Amino acid sequence: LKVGVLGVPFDKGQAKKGVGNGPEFIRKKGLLERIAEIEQKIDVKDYGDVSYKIPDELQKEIVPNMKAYADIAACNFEVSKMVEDIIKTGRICITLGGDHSLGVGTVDGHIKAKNENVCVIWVDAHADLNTNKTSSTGNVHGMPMALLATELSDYWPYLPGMDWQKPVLSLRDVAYIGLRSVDTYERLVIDKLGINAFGMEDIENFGINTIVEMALNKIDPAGEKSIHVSFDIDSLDSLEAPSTGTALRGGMTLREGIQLMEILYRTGRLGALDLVEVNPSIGTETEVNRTIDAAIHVIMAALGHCRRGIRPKNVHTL
Ligand code: DIR
Ligand code: MN
Ligand code: MN
Ligand code: MN
Repeated sequence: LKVGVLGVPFDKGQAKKGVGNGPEFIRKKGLLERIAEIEQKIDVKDYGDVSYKIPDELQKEIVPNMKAYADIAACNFEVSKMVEDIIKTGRICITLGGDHSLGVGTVDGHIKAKNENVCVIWVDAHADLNTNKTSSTGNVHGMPMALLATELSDYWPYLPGMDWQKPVLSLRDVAYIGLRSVDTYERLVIDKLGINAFGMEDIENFGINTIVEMALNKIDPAGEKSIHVSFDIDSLDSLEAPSTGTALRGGMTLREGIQLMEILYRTGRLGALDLVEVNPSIGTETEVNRTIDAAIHVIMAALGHCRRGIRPKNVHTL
């Protein structure tokens, strides 16, 4: 298994400081060392952090009700190029956020690397499906799915500096898992378009195994697509992952998060995983550690870490 790790220390898709330090804290807590402990030997390469510069012609561009627009456009351009390159070298791309606005770049890069043969599982308490017209906050971390979706492209104004990002993802190739805080217009879009949305009550009713199976049957019935998982840590219950900008009770347990990722690992088709919205500036030290630990467990499960332990190499000597 070949893996690339990419940090995106970006925090301008929402208002709270600190989420940009997610990559540093997750690395410092030993992500790469933990990946090296997985039974199946993994060739892991750390690509460091994405940096970006706003081009002159973008400096003064503003789009109504999209905060930090120029930063969003410039950063996602670099993210998309990096993710595309990493996946093209045959690696699973693990992107450490940063806030969820970076999902525009990661999904776009994945789609470019795989010639559009990609499906998306958006694991999140929120649908991130607002446009600048429906958003009540102007925070772009609540908009990435709407920017990516072909079905919503007519609802956006012209977005300067985003021409590299043609919406090519159909919402039919997307499944949500873990929803429990959906805005009114997002609810309207989900219902109108019949988007595959598995909320907390569905997980409650069917169990996470069945939900993942149902999601894959909808978005990749032939089992031939590259799977993009965009995992917002606020999908987990706020008791499990308190250090995040919009923590919310009533979410998934870490056990469900791990089980979800183990199932996706076993498909052999995981192409990219975003782990976003870990904010080390929120909560006590214990809460920060708990949140980062949860993030690392989710990533480990995605890469084949087995909770049954590692098999002894020379069984006959026992
Ligand atoms: C809210 C909150 N739906 C918004 N969104 C997110 O600002 O559009 N919170 N993604 O994490
Ligand atoms: Mn999100
Ligand atoms: Mn969220
Ligand atoms: Mn642990």
